[in-house]
Amino acid sequence: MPVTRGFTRRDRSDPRLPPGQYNTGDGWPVLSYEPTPRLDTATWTFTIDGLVERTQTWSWADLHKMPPSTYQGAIHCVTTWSKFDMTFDGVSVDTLLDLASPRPEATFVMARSHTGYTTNLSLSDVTGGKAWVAWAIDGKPLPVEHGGPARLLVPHLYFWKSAKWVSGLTLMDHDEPGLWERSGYHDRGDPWLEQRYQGD
Ligand SMILES: Nc1nc2c(c(=O)[nH]1)N[C@H]1C(S)=C(S)[C@@H](COP(=O)(O)O)O[C@H]1N2
Ligand SMILES: [Mo]
Repeated sequence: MPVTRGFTRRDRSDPRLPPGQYNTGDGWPVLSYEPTPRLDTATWTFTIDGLVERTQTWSWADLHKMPPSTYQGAIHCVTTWSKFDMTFDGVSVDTLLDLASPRPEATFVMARSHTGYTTNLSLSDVTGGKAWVAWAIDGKPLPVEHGGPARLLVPHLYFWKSAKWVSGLTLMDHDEPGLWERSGYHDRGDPWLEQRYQGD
């Protein structure tokens, strides 16, 4: 019997795949460190604080009054799955930061979740049309296991930077590791440079 290895092995030939990634296809794996919280949009808030001129807090309704923005493309998890042709709706982090007005010394942000999850990013990785607070996928509300009602979306970095159940961003004048970064994950996490773990 001929062995058809190609059918059992994961296809890594798609040029849209960063090194070491495979296409997970139609499924969307759920990866959560903490139990899934049930957040009520009636009391939900998103806050930008730290080194800003004006600390800003948006309610669910306030956030939906902001000009909407869509991301269409891929996401890449450090556990090696990538998923293509995702359509997320939300608001650009640029739009929110404009209102808070970062101080000149702000260079990093800590993203926070309502659950206590944290992840660090440079300010330049969440500005310039590269990051969103996203509440819908393919036109439907973001499922709670995927971070609903809203999650951070930073698709050019590994997906652990995209904090589910996001509660806000704190602007800082220095870098500080978040939850996974303290446990050995790479500080920045660029999938094209395969920055999975510290030292990569
Ligand atoms: N609050 C929170 N956000 C999180 C995580 C988490 O454990 N808690 N895991 C991260 C990781 S490692 C990945 S791959 C993605 C998974 O998102 P998904 O479950 O929607 O696929 O969420 C990221 N954001
Ligand atoms: Mo991940």
